Amino acid sequence: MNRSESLFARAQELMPGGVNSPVRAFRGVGGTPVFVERAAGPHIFDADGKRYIDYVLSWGPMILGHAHPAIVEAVTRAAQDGTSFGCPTAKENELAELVIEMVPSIEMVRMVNSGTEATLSAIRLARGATGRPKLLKFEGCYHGHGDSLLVAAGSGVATLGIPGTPGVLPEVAQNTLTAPFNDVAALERVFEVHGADLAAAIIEPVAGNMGCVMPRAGYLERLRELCTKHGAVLIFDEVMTGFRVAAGGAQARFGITPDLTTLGKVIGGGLPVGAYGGRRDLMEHIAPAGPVYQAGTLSGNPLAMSAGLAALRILHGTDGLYEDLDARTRRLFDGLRSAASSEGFATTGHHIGAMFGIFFAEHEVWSYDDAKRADAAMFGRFFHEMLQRGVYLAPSAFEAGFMSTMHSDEVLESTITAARSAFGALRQFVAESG
Ligand code: KE4
Repeated sequence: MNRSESLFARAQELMPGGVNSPVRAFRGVGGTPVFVERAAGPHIFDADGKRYIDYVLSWGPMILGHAHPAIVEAVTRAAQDGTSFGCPTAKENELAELVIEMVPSIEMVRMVNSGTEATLSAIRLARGATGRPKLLKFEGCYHGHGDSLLVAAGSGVATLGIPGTPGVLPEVAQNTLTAPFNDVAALERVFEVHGADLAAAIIEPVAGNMGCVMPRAGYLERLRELCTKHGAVLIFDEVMTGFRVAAGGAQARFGITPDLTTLGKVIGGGLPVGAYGGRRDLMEHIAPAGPVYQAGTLSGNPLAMSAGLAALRILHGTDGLYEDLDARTRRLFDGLRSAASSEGFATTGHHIGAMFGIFFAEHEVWSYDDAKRADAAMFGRFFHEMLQRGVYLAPSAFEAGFMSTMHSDEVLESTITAARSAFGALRQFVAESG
């Protein structure tokens, strides 16, 4: 039994499923999760000292690579002055100013401690500001574990949602409507039937929780038009795309202005930070400026603000950084797909900025239904073949992969070489399985 196996055995006695977040438990790919001891640049090192090239990057935050010197220095220095005060600090002003500068649709911002807090707060704000009950979300998009968001689609597009997990009350779920991603006709129908009751529509402008799936041309623009026409708040959940697909996020890349934006992951430089912000007339509804309550003991924590500032200052201030990330991600994506086809595997996928996703499928993937028709079992085998070869991909066919500025040409080449070998082993497996 290696260290990860023995640690996992013990962890399962202490924590549900042995983890503090379900996707880490490898249930999507099978096997024992890798217990990480340390990380540096593009690499993680497991409890047995084995090194992996990391394309999960803590599910997105580590866009500058692990243990970036500027971030480590900022957190170390901040810690020496105390770790939390529960009082306002200048650092919160500084990070707020930088976020507002980088994301112009954000006129005012509130810091919280996770993406989940950001989205559930933004939804409460939209409902409080509009006085309307209904929320529209999209199949395959994930926005954290707020009750309104853990909802499965009702029988028809314009029908009321049903609880997506025990513990979510039907009366909560029924206020959430779900439409297929990239389906304009379904969008029109929801607004036709429920437009007057819709407080908000929340969407991942590039979906990263059904694999990586781009919006079709014109789709987000139509959603913007319909929200404006019906007076619904458009929330871009940029927890994953923010500071990743461009310095200003997907909204900058696509030229669409949401009413509210939620942020997370990169904004904290690896420490727990989420944020929501947008139109001033909406944000001024938030307590104590307005009546919509939201609070948090560690919101704006000085260590987290220091890490976020260090990260965003580099991202904002480095010319060509996003073009370089785009090019690295494209090189990896193309390399993986050509490695697959050289061994006879049909793949498809999307990539933009520092995020990507590959599906084992002959068909294109533009929705959650399309993604579910891809071969997740084959992805699971590919995942383990790559893990054995020292490459750590997201342990689920329904997640996105991430690129960092520290994934050098040599690291990318090593990854593609590993993939060629992995696909060769997969072909052999398929041949032997008949
Ligand atoms: P957190 O509460 O996990 O910080 O953020 C929730 C969230 C909100 N919005 C989007 C678009 C997200 O992708 C997430 C969280 N992403 C998952 C990975 N797909 C986090 C990994 C996990 O759950 O452990």
